[in-house]
Amino acid sequence: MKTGVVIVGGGPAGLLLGQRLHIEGVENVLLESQSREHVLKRVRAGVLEWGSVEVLRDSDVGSRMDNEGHVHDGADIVWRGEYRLTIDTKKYADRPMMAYGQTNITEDLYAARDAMGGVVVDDVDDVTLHGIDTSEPWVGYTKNGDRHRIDCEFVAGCDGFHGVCRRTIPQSKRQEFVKEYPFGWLGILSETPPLPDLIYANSERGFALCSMRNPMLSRYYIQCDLDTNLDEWPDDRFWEELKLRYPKYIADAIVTGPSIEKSIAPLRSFVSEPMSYGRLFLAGDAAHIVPPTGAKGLNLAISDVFYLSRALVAHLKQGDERYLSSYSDMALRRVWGAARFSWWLTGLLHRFPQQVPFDLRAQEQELSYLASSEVAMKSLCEQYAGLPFEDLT
Ligand code: RFL
Ligand code: PHB
Repeated sequence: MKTGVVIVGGGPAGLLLGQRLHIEGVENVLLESQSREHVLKRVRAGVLEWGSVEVLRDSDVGSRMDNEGHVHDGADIVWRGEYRLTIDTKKYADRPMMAYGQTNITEDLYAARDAMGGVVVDDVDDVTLHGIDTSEPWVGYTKNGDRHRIDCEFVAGCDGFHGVCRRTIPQSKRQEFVKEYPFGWLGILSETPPLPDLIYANSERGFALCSMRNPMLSRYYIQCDLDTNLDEWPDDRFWEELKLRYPKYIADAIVTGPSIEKSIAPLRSFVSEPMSYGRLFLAGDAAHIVPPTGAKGLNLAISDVFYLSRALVAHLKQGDERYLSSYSDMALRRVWGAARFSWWLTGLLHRFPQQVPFDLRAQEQELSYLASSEVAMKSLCEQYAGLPFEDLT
C-alpha cells in the first residue's frame, strides 16, 4: 500500500490531522493500536481555547460543538475557603472559552472520517517506522496476525506519550525535559447538573476542580497522593472530600450522584525537542505533556495539528518547504508557552509535600495580587485563553 501521510495514533491529534489533510486532498492512512470503542470511552479534556474552536470549525467538525458546547467567560479560583477571583478571558483577553468534551470531539472526528471514507486501521500491533531519515519512509504494522507495510511520503507521530514514534528518533538527536509532580488528580464523571462556573480551589486539603461537560454531566477532580487506591474512594468519600475543599456556599451547591467514571491521572510536564526528524513529524502528547491544571493538553494537540497540516499541504500541494522546515521551532514556541503556564498554575493551586508556611503565604499573596492587579490578571487571562497561532514572518 502507498499513501501520502501515515498517521500513527487515532486520538484527537491524529484524527484532526487526517480530517484537515483530507479536506485539502492529501491522502492519508490512520493506524490506531486500540479499538474505536476504547478510544471513545476515554474521558479526558473538557475546555477549549477559542483558537481551538476556530480550528475545529475550519475543519468542518464544529456543528455539534456549536450546538452542544457551553460558551463561558473563563473560570474562577477560590482559596482559603473565602476568597474568589474570576479569570475573565472574555473581558481581559477578548475571547471566551468553550466547555466541550474531548470524547465528543473524538466522536465528531470519527464520524467525519467515516463520512469521507477515510481509512482507519484500528487494533493494530507492533507499529514500526523505517527510513524516516530518507525520502522513502515506510511503516510496518500487524493486524489480525498479518504483517503489513505502507510506503508514504511522511509519517505523523500522533501516538500519545506512550507511543513509538518519538522513540524512533535516535536518542542522540532529541532532548527531553521532564518534571514529575508528587501528586495526581482523582477525577469522576457524574450524570448530575454541574455548577454554572468552572471553579478551581486551592485549599489546605489540596487542589480541587468543579468542571462540566453538558447540563446533565459534571466532571470533578481532587488532588490525591500518587499511591491512591481507587477502591478506597467510593463515591460518598469523594463527594465529602470535594466539598471540604470549597467554601460552604459552593459546596452546598454541588449536586452529588453516582459516578459513571472514576480514574487517577499523575501530573507530569514533559517536552521532547525537536518535534521532527527527517520525514517524521510529532504532534500532541507524543511530543509533550502538561499537567492538566491549565487545560492546555488538547489545545496544544490542536495547535500542533494546525501548524503541521498547513506545513504538509504547503509542501505536497505547492512545493513550499518553508512551513515544514520551521514546524518544530514554531510549534515548540507555543508548547513552551503552555508548558510554563501549566507548571506555574500547578504550583499556584496545589499543596506540595515540602511546602513550608512561607511557601503557603507566598501562594496566598500571589492569588491576592492576581485578584487586585489588572496587569497581573491580564497576563493570566491571555495565557488561559491561549496564545495566538504564528505564521511565517
Ligand atoms: P492521545 O489522546 O493520547 O491519543 C494518542 C492515540 O495514539 C494511540 N497509540 C497508538 N496507535 C498506534 N500505534 C501505537 N504504537 C500507538 N501508541 C498509542 C493511542 O491508543 C491513542 O488513541 O494523544 P493526542 O491525540 O495527542 O491528544 C492529547 C490529549 O488527549 C491530551 O493532551 C488531553 O486529554 C490533556 N488534558 C486536557 N487538555 C486540555 O486541553 N484541556 C483539558 O481540560 C484537559 N484535561 C487532560 C485533561 C488529560 C487528562 N488525563 C487523563 C491525562 C484532564 C485529564 C484528567
Ligand atoms: C475538565 O473539564 O476535564 C478540565 C477542566 C479544566 C482543567 C482540566 C480539566 O484545567
